[in-house]
Amino acid sequence: HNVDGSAGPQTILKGEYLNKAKIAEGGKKIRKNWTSTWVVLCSNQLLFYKESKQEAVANLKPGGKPDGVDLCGAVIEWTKEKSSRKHVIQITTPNGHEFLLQADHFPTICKWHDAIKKAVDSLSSG
Ligand code: I3P
Repeated sequence: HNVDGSAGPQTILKGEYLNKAKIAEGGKKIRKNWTSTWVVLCSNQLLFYKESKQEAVANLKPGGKPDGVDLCGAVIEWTKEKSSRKHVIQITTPNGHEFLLQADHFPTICKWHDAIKKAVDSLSSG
C-alpha cells in the first residue's frame, strides 16, 4: 500500500472539488445529478471522493474502494451539448459509462482536462 493508504498507482493530480454528474451507465442514459466531488487523478484512474481524500481514507472501510473511473481506453472531450453549464468535459469509458466534470473557474477544468487527456494518451501508447 502507498503512504496515502490506497493500494493504487501513483497520484498525478492531487484532489480538488469539481462538479460531477454520471449521465450513462453501460450505454444506458441515467438521470443526471450534479454533485460536488473530490477528484483525484492517478496514472490509470480517476477517483471520486465525497469528501477530501484525507477524510475519505480515514472513513474507508477495510477492503473498501473509492468510487472511480478506469481511464484505459477512455475518451475525454469538451462538450457544450450535454449540459447547460459552462466548462464541461465528458469522459466516456469503453463499457459505456459517461461522466461529466465541470468547474466554474475555467483554468481549473482546463488543467483537469489536459491532465486526464495526458494520462489516457500515455495509457494507450503503452
Ligand atoms: C436536471 C437538472 C440538471 C440539468 C438537467 C436537468 O433536472 O436541472 O441540472 O443539467 O438537464 O434534466 P432534474 O433535477 O429534474 O433531473 P445541467 O445543469 O447540466 O443543464 P438535461 O436534462 O438537459 O441534462
